[in-house]
Amino acid sequence: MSLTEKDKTAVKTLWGKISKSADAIGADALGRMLSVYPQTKTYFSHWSDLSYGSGPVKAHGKKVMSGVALAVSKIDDLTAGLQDLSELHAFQLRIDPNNFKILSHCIMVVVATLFPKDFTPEAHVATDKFLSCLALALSEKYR
Ligand code: HNI
Repeated sequence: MSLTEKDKTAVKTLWGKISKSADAIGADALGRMLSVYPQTKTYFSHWSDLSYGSGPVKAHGKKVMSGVALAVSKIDDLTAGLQDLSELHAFQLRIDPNNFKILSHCIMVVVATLFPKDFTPEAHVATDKFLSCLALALSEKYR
């Protein structure tokens, strides 16, 4: 799957509206992922508190969204742009790539709830495609 220029513009436009809330989006999305899909908790068992709204969840949500921000800035070549993060998730952390889909879903749910006016059907489809491409780029090193 590849992003059209129209998709890229839609993603950048949406990001321009929501990026000021990136930390809150990340904390909410990660908290939901861990609550709704508890199998994802295995990767974070070294944290003191994995509950929704906890300090570690908020801090890590912020980090995840810095990765999304990086991806938006590298939208024309996600594979190269996310190479280091792909190596980290594949070789070091060994995250099952299915989990990227789960987190992407949670990010979209949160954006839809926090920004209902901006998350138009057009923005939704572009974001869905973008997060799929991001997930694919993060999975690049598994092959
Ligand atoms: Ni992910 C660390 C970005 C999905 C488990 N992850 C990071 C870091 C970034 C990041 C940035 C910090 C890197 C560093 O410290 O150098 N992760 C992203 C992005 C996505 C994603 C952009 C997808 C949108 N990560 C996931 C998923 C899981 C995951 C789906 C597991 C379910 N990530 C981790 C773990 C760490 C991590 C585990 C290390 C955490 C720690 O405690 O240090």
